[in-house]
Amino acid sequence: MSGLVLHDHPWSSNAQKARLMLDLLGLEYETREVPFEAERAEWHVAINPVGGIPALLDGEFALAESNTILRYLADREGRDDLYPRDPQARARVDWVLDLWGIMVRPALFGYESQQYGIVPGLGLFAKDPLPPDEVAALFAAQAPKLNRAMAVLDDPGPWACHGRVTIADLAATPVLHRALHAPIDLDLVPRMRVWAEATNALPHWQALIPGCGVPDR
Ligand SMILES: N[C@@H](CCC(=O)N[C@@H](CS)C(=O)NCC(=O)O)C(=O)O
Repeated sequence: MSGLVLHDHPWSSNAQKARLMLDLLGLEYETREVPFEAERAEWHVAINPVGGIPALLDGEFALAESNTILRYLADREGRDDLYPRDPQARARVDWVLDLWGIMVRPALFGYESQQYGIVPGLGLFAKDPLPPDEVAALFAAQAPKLNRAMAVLDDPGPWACHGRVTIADLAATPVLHRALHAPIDLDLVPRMRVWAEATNALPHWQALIPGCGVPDR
């Protein structure tokens, strides 16, 4: 037993990233489900003071922020293929990770939050979702920005960089999976469709989907 404990929620895309990484590394771990309610459970806030899901315990060592967890686990397991040690190769992965967190994820959250009725602090389906055509319009409005972001990725791909799977791909997998199943025209951002189809087909992701995948009421 590795002594790893993940604070998660099956619908949390950020927790799904961590689970995908743990599964891909073949690590055993326990999960503790954090309720999506406004008041975070004390046992969770004790680990992550800002309350976000996921958090990871490795024995006594506590860590939060999903991308930080991916970086930590890759280093812990010596997986330089997933997160290279060479400074320039590593920086390329970090560029995509940062771009995802700062630009791509927020741009996608605009339509996703309306599709799933997300209210920050209250979780999914806390309000009525918008009709599909309005969700599609929200995505279409972000397409120019998303196409600029996708130009940072390897051309033609399908992976983000280095011609192989890295943690930059694993970080994007759950939300790209949602995009494939959303009422949006993903062909407006062709490089994102290529990326989404490749990450969605990852065997460890396919194995994980039945327990989480796309949120549903
Ligand atoms: N930047 C954080 C974000 C964590 C975060 O916001 N997690 C979401 C789940 S995907 C959450 O806690 N949502 C609960 C809510 O908004 O009530 C990370 O990457 O771990």
